[in-house]
Amino acid sequence: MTLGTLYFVGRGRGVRDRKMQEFYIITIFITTIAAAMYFAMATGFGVTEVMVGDEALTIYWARYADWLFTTPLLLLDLSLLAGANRNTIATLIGLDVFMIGTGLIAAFASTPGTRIAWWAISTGALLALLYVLVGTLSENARSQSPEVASLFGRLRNLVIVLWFLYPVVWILGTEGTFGILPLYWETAAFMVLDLSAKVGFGVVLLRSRSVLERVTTPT
Ligand code: RET
Repeated sequence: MTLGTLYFVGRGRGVRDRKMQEFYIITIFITTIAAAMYFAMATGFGVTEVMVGDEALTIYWARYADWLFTTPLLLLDLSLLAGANRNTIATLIGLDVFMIGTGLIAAFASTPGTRIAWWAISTGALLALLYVLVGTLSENARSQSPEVASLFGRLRNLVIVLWFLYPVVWILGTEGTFGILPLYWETAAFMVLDLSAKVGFGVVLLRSRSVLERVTTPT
Protein backbone atom coordinates (compact mmCIF):
# COMPACT_ATOMS: atom_id res chain seq x y z
CA MET A 1 0.00 0.00 0.00
CA THR A 2 2.90 2.34 0.82
CA LEU A 3 4.61 1.56 -2.48
CA GLY A 4 1.33 2.17 -4.25
CA THR A 5 0.98 5.52 -2.50
CA LEU A 6 4.53 6.55 -3.43
CA TYR A 7 3.94 5.49 -7.03
CA PHE A 8 0.77 7.60 -7.29
CA VAL A 9 2.45 10.59 -5.60
CA GLY A 10 5.40 10.30 -8.02
CA ARG A 11 3.14 10.10 -11.06
CA GLY A 12 0.85 12.87 -9.86
CA ARG A 13 3.53 15.45 -9.14
CA GLY A 14 3.61 16.99 -12.60
CA VAL A 15 -0.16 17.01 -13.08
CA ARG A 16 -1.57 20.53 -13.56
CA ASP A 17 -5.03 19.75 -14.89
CA ARG A 18 -7.53 20.36 -12.02
CA LYS A 19 -9.86 17.54 -13.01
CA MET A 20 -7.01 15.09 -13.19
CA GLN A 21 -5.61 16.29 -9.86
CA GLU A 22 -8.92 15.27 -8.27
CA PHE A 23 -8.42 11.65 -9.31
CA TYR A 24 -4.86 11.70 -7.97
CA ILE A 25 -5.83 13.26 -4.62
CA ILE A 26 -8.66 10.78 -4.05
CA THR A 27 -6.60 7.75 -5.06
CA ILE A 28 -3.58 8.80 -2.99
CA PHE A 29 -5.83 9.10 0.09
CA ILE A 30 -7.20 5.60 -0.53
CA THR A 31 -3.81 3.88 -0.39
CA THR A 32 -2.50 6.17 2.39
CA ILE A 33 -5.43 5.27 4.67
CA ALA A 34 -4.99 1.57 3.88
CA ALA A 35 -1.22 1.70 4.52
CA ALA A 36 -1.85 3.36 7.91
CA MET A 37 -4.52 0.80 8.85
CA TYR A 38 -2.33 -2.15 7.82
CA PHE A 39 0.53 -0.70 9.90
CA ALA A 40 -1.90 -0.36 12.82
CA MET A 41 -3.02 -3.98 12.49
CA ALA A 42 0.56 -5.23 12.12
CA THR A 43 1.52 -3.50 15.35
CA GLY A 44 -1.41 -4.85 17.37
CA PHE A 45 -3.76 -1.85 17.18
CA GLY A 46 -7.24 -2.32 15.79
CA VAL A 47 -7.66 -5.94 16.85
CA THR A 48 -9.94 -7.26 19.56
CA GLU A 49 -11.72 -10.42 20.68
CA VAL A 50 -15.45 -11.01 20.49
CA MET A 51 -17.11 -13.85 22.41
CA VAL A 52 -19.57 -15.85 20.32
CA GLY A 53 -21.02 -18.48 22.64
CA ASP A 54 -17.94 -19.83 24.41
CA GLU A 55 -15.63 -19.19 21.47
CA ALA A 56 -13.34 -16.11 21.27
CA LEU A 57 -13.12 -14.69 17.72
CA THR A 58 -10.25 -12.42 16.68
CA ILE A 59 -11.76 -9.34 15.02
CA TYR A 60 -9.67 -6.83 13.13
CA TRP A 61 -11.96 -3.82 13.50
CA ALA A 62 -9.34 -1.57 11.84
CA ARG A 63 -10.40 -3.18 8.54
CA TYR A 64 -13.82 -1.59 8.89
CA ALA A 65 -12.27 1.79 9.78
CA ASP A 66 -10.21 1.50 6.59
CA TRP A 67 -13.19 0.47 4.43
CA LEU A 68 -15.45 3.15 5.93
CA PHE A 69 -13.25 5.82 4.36
CA THR A 70 -11.65 4.09 1.38
CA THR A 71 -14.75 2.56 -0.22
CA PRO A 72 -16.58 5.93 -0.49
CA LEU A 73 -13.40 7.38 -2.04
CA LEU A 74 -13.26 4.56 -4.59
CA LEU A 75 -16.90 5.23 -5.45
CA LEU A 76 -16.12 8.93 -5.76
CA ASP A 77 -13.37 8.14 -8.29
CA LEU A 78 -15.82 6.06 -10.32
CA SER A 79 -18.60 8.64 -10.04
CA LEU A 80 -16.36 11.49 -11.22
CA LEU A 81 -15.25 9.35 -14.14
CA ALA A 82 -18.87 8.65 -15.10
CA GLY A 83 -19.82 12.32 -14.64
CA ALA A 84 -22.51 11.43 -12.07
CA ASN A 85 -24.61 14.10 -10.37
CA ARG A 86 -24.71 14.73 -6.61
CA ASN A 87 -27.82 12.64 -5.99
CA THR A 88 -26.26 9.55 -7.55
CA ILE A 89 -23.02 10.08 -5.65
CA ALA A 90 -24.93 10.54 -2.36
CA THR A 91 -26.98 7.38 -3.00
CA LEU A 92 -23.88 5.31 -3.72
CA ILE A 93 -21.96 6.60 -0.71
CA GLY A 94 -25.00 6.28 1.56
CA LEU A 95 -25.46 2.63 0.58
CA ASP A 96 -21.74 2.05 1.00
CA VAL A 97 -21.54 3.52 4.53
CA PHE A 98 -24.65 1.51 5.46
CA MET A 99 -22.97 -1.63 4.09
CA ILE A 100 -19.76 -1.15 6.09
CA GLY A 101 -21.66 -0.05 9.24
CA THR A 102 -23.91 -3.10 9.23
CA GLY A 103 -20.86 -5.26 8.40
CA LEU A 104 -19.21 -3.91 11.54
CA ILE A 105 -22.28 -4.82 13.60
CA ALA A 106 -22.09 -8.32 12.07
CA ALA A 107 -18.47 -8.60 13.19
CA PHE A 108 -19.37 -7.68 16.79
CA ALA A 109 -22.65 -9.60 17.10
CA SER A 110 -22.48 -12.29 19.76
CA THR A 111 -24.56 -15.13 18.32
CA PRO A 112 -24.02 -16.95 15.01
CA GLY A 113 -27.64 -16.21 14.00
CA THR A 114 -27.41 -12.44 14.49
CA ARG A 115 -24.00 -12.34 12.81
CA ILE A 116 -25.44 -13.97 9.70
CA ALA A 117 -28.54 -11.74 9.78
CA TRP A 118 -26.36 -8.57 9.82
CA TRP A 119 -24.14 -10.07 7.12
CA ALA A 120 -27.25 -10.57 4.97
CA ILE A 121 -28.39 -6.96 5.59
CA SER A 122 -24.93 -5.68 4.63
CA THR A 123 -24.86 -7.90 1.53
CA GLY A 124 -28.28 -6.50 0.56
CA ALA A 125 -26.76 -3.01 0.63
CA LEU A 126 -23.87 -4.23 -1.53
CA LEU A 127 -26.31 -5.63 -4.10
CA ALA A 128 -28.25 -2.34 -4.16
CA LEU A 129 -24.97 -0.45 -4.58
CA LEU A 130 -23.88 -2.66 -7.49
CA TYR A 131 -27.33 -2.15 -9.03
CA VAL A 132 -26.79 1.65 -9.04
CA LEU A 133 -23.31 1.08 -10.46
CA VAL A 134 -24.64 -1.03 -13.33
CA GLY A 135 -27.73 1.14 -13.85
CA THR A 136 -27.55 4.90 -13.29
CA LEU A 137 -23.76 5.23 -13.18
CA SER A 138 -23.18 3.20 -16.34
CA GLU A 139 -25.87 5.24 -18.07
CA ASN A 140 -24.06 8.45 -17.02
CA ALA A 141 -20.77 7.06 -18.33
CA ARG A 142 -22.31 6.50 -21.77
CA SER A 143 -22.56 10.26 -22.23
CA GLN A 144 -18.77 10.59 -21.81
CA SER A 145 -16.33 10.14 -24.71
CA PRO A 146 -15.86 6.51 -25.86
CA GLU A 147 -12.38 6.33 -24.25
CA VAL A 148 -13.70 7.49 -20.86
CA ALA A 149 -16.73 5.20 -21.13
CA SER A 150 -14.49 2.23 -21.87
CA LEU A 151 -12.17 3.01 -18.93
CA PHE A 152 -15.25 3.35 -16.72
CA GLY A 153 -16.51 -0.05 -17.92
CA ARG A 154 -13.21 -1.73 -17.11
CA LEU A 155 -13.07 -0.25 -13.59
CA ARG A 156 -16.75 -0.95 -12.93
CA ASN A 157 -16.28 -4.62 -13.82
CA LEU A 158 -13.21 -4.80 -11.57
CA VAL A 159 -15.26 -3.36 -8.70
CA ILE A 160 -18.18 -5.74 -9.29
CA VAL A 161 -15.97 -8.84 -9.19
CA LEU A 162 -13.69 -7.78 -6.33
CA TRP A 163 -16.29 -6.23 -4.03
CA PHE A 164 -18.51 -9.27 -4.39
CA LEU A 165 -15.72 -11.45 -2.99
CA TYR A 166 -15.53 -9.55 0.34
CA PRO A 167 -18.78 -10.94 1.83
CA VAL A 168 -17.80 -14.38 0.50
CA VAL A 169 -14.44 -14.32 2.30
CA TRP A 170 -16.15 -12.92 5.41
CA ILE A 171 -18.81 -15.64 5.65
CA LEU A 172 -16.35 -18.46 4.82
CA GLY A 173 -13.73 -17.04 7.21
CA THR A 174 -13.60 -16.90 10.99
CA GLU A 175 -16.24 -14.11 11.19
CA GLY A 176 -18.85 -16.37 9.61
CA THR A 177 -18.30 -18.91 12.44
CA PHE A 178 -18.58 -21.83 10.00
CA GLY A 179 -14.83 -22.29 10.28
CA ILE A 180 -14.31 -23.06 6.58
CA LEU A 181 -11.41 -20.63 6.01
CA PRO A 182 -8.81 -20.37 8.84
CA LEU A 183 -7.74 -16.88 10.03
CA TYR A 184 -4.42 -17.09 8.16
CA TRP A 185 -6.08 -17.69 4.77
CA GLU A 186 -8.82 -15.20 5.46
CA THR A 187 -6.24 -12.50 6.24
CA ALA A 188 -4.28 -13.38 3.08
CA ALA A 189 -7.46 -13.25 0.97
CA PHE A 190 -8.47 -9.82 2.33
CA MET A 191 -4.94 -8.56 1.69
CA VAL A 192 -4.99 -9.65 -1.95
CA LEU A 193 -8.48 -8.19 -2.39
CA ASP A 194 -7.49 -4.89 -0.73
CA LEU A 195 -4.35 -4.56 -2.86
CA SER A 196 -6.26 -5.27 -6.08
CA ALA A 197 -9.25 -3.08 -5.19
CA LYS A 198 -7.06 -0.11 -4.21
CA VAL A 199 -3.64 -0.22 -5.91
CA GLY A 200 -4.84 -2.26 -8.92
CA PHE A 201 -7.83 0.05 -9.33
CA GLY A 202 -5.61 3.15 -9.00
CA VAL A 203 -3.07 1.91 -11.55
CA VAL A 204 -5.79 1.25 -14.14
CA LEU A 205 -7.47 4.60 -13.43
CA LEU A 206 -4.39 6.81 -13.45
CA ARG A 207 -2.50 4.98 -16.20
CA SER A 208 -3.88 7.04 -19.03
CA ARG A 209 -3.61 10.81 -18.81
CA SER A 210 -5.11 11.35 -22.23
CA VAL A 211 -8.29 9.54 -21.16
CA LEU A 212 -8.67 11.41 -17.85
CA GLU A 213 -8.27 14.73 -19.67
CA ARG A 214 -11.47 13.99 -21.59
CA VAL A 215 -13.67 13.59 -18.50
CA THR A 216 -16.49 16.12 -18.43
CA THR A 217 -18.47 17.19 -15.37
CA PRO A 218 -22.30 16.91 -15.18
CA THR A 219 -24.46 19.84 -16.19
C1 RET B 1 -18.41 -7.12 4.76
C2 RET B 1 -19.13 -8.10 5.69
C3 RET B 1 -20.56 -8.09 5.65
C4 RET B 1 -21.12 -8.22 4.28
C5 RET B 1 -20.45 -7.35 3.28
C6 RET B 1 -19.17 -6.86 3.46
C7 RET B 1 -18.60 -6.09 2.34
C8 RET B 1 -17.45 -5.48 2.27
C9 RET B 1 -16.91 -4.83 1.12
C10 RET B 1 -15.71 -4.26 1.26
C11 RET B 1 -14.97 -3.63 0.26
C12 RET B 1 -13.77 -3.18 0.53
C13 RET B 1 -12.86 -2.59 -0.37
C14 RET B 1 -11.72 -2.21 0.17
C15 RET B 1 -10.62 -1.66 -0.41
O1 RET B 1 -10.34 -1.18 -1.35
C16 RET B 1 -18.23 -5.80 5.50
C17 RET B 1 -17.08 -7.77 4.50
C18 RET B 1 -21.22 -7.08 2.02
C19 RET B 1 -17.62 -4.83 -0.17
C20 RET B 1 -13.18 -2.44 -1.79
